[in-house]
Amino acid sequence: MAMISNQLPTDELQALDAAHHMHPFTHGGELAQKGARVITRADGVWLNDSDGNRILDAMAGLWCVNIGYGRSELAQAAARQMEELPYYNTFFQTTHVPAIALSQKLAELAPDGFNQVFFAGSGSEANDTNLRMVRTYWAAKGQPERNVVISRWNAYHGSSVGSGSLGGMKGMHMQGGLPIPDIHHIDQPDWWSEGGDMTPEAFGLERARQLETAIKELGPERVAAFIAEPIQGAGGVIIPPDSYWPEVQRIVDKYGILLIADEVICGFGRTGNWFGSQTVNIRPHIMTVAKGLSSGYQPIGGSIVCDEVAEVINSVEFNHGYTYSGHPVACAVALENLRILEDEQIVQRVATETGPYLKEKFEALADHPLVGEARIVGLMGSLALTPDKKTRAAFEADAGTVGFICRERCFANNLVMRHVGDRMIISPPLVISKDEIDILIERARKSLDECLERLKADGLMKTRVAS
Ligand code: PXG
Repeated sequence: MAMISNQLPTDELQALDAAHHMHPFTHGGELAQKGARVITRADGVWLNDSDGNRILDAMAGLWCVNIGYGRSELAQAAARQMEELPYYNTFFQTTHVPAIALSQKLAELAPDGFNQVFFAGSGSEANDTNLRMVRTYWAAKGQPERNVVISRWNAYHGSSVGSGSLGGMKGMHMQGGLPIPDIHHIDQPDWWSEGGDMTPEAFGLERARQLETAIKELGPERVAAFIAEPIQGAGGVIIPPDSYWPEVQRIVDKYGILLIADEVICGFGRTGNWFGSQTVNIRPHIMTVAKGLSSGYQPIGGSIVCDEVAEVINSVEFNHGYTYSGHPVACAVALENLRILEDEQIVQRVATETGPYLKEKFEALADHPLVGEARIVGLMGSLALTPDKKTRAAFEADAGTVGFICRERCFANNLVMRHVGDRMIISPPLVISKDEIDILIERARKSLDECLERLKADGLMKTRVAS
């Protein structure tokens, strides 16, 4: 079989890519014209591309490479497991050592009262599991009419039909017949964009209380669960006001509905604790995990389930599962990843060392003329770009126009920083050093400067007038 090696010239690789490879969340025709950037190798926080550039990956891939690239221990764990048992399933009353060991380890790392894990191949699959699990839970308790799940606009819970419906991305709902029935969305706690004249605290309470309003309108006897990311990631790193989560917890408790914390991004140290639920101080019933669970070295996700829910689900036959639920190689790699996170005290370092160091430098970017707000929790942060800080104005140009220009400047400066609309976001590998943080900030500032020049030259520093 022909090998497609890194020795081919970039333009040939790009042509082959354009001819045969359909990319996620991408306008295929536009990319084909431009040519995709070809990543060839990586180590630590650094990517190499096929043109020999060294790029600082301030997104840890897609928020997942928590321990950084190039850890040979994980490659060895995979090779060992492939030699011993490359595959067996966990259906039909069988199991294997990697799935046993990983579920036990997750029970140990998770907060008290979480002792069971249902494995999946990704975050999307795990949230599909959760949707069926919470409905099955209520049906098993004799309340089958409790099937509505409440979520939030601009949440991201995955791209399958179920998880995409749970998510609140309007662009996704516009394609392919989403959302499926009995999913209800409330507004997100994004004070910067949507808070108007309210204080952040009052706004946080208002947005939390939309949950109570929705429960009352839908009928409390119909609501199964509320799902949310402790801190929204793909939506733009939306850090809710401090008043938000305590009020949500009060409402969830009052109506006795289940709380699903989607920890796919927040989990495994991203916010300075093992789980984002600990950072925002909530008590979920189910936690969705993926990404940082294996640092992206293998595809794996899962649902960590509290005892109360697990007991009910285990009292019926739950007709659900994936060929690769608890895949032995993925489990072995995830275990080795968790060992490294623990042994090297990476989560503690985020909390006490690199997190505070990055926070100081990142928040200082708020003095830049383009940056209205710079906020960060642990190692996930966001810059809200604006033509007018005082009024928190949006740009006149379509949302995302300015963010895209800034993203292109970052790319040109060998920094991967994403844009979501006109927010710039970071989520670097948790092993980033202080020196590398300095480089990240220096490149970010340079890119912001270049973006500002471009905006001025193109007449884009204009405020949108409210219609
Ligand atoms: N939940 C959350 C909170 C996520 O961030 C998923 C579920 C789905 O996981 P899988 O493994 O099925 O992709 C995610 C994934 C982006 C981006 O552009 C974010 C994700 C995936 C792809 C792109 O920010 N998050």
